[in-house]
Amino acid sequence: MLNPEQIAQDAAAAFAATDDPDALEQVKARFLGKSGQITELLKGMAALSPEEKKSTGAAINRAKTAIEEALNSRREAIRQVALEARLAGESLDVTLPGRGEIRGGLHPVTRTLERIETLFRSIGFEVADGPEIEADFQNFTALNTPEDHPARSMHDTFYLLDEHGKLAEDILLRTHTSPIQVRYMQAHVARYAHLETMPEIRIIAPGRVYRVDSDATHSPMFHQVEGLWIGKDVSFADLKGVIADFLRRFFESDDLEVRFRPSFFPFTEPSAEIDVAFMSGALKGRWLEIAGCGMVHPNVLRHAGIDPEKYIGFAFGMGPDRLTMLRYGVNDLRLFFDGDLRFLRQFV
Ligand code: 2NM
Repeated sequence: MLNPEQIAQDAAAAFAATDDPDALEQVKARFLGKSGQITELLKGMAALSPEEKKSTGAAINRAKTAIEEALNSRREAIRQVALEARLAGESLDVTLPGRGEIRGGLHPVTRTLERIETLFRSIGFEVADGPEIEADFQNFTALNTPEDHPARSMHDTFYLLDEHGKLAEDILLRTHTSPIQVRYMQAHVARYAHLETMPEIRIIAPGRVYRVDSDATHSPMFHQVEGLWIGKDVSFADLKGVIADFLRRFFESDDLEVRFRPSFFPFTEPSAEIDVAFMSGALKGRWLEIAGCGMVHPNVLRHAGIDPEKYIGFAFGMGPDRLTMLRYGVNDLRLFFDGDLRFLRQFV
């Protein structure tokens, strides 16, 4: 028969060789279970004399206590190892570099539009907008554009279909942002109808416009910013000052010249083309056509409900797409509207 100390030693060694909690319980059964070695020893005591029972019983109990202690400390050790493994698996290395962000950016033309808006707001202009689908009246008639003007032809303007699928001759994609100004003037007149003299109108009208035109320098959709200043005594000299100041601030240079060249627009009289020449840099000395302008035609004021005997003002229109090309040195307008990220990312 094995002696209790030997059994306790065997148990300690068996526990130490086990590192799985379930397996440990199996090993425990071999020593302390119903037919475990310690239990067998206790059963064998029945045949002993009272003297022997005393000493053997004490030895068996010491062995049993030692085995239980060894078991408990092994259980605790296995639990500790498992906990450490879990913590190691869940640990965060806060010194690792981040995954990086995907950053969006504004389209170069949007940047130009925002820049233009900021500059005009700084001299007291409001930014106005309006629908891209327009009525013939606001887009053409109110702007003194005659019935037979080529801009009104299907060849130059996108017309829309009516609810029966028939071509509607009076609904179109706006060909300029002037209808924004027509609508603004109409609303302004109505709003201040109770006053002897209405407040001045100082607005710019930026937005998308549409024409039947497509090549390296024309896109069927492009952008415009038009401006309008109407008051009691707004002059052509004011127009020249506003435009020259804007161009110097837009191009961040005093080293440029501005020239007004007589021209024609149905909605202004007199009218002028605005040219700019940089006095240094790659484009040095070349006159570039940058905008059109003029004193608002009396018929335009009348159509909007404004008395041309009482009020006078100027208007201008420019192409922010073209201004963006100049500012960033881009040579093909279509690049702005292709959506090629290799191009667009350069402006972020
Ligand atoms: C231009 C050139 C000249 C213009 C006129 C108006 C309005 F609505 F007041 F009549 N808005 N914009 C205008 C005048 C636009 O673009 C080249």
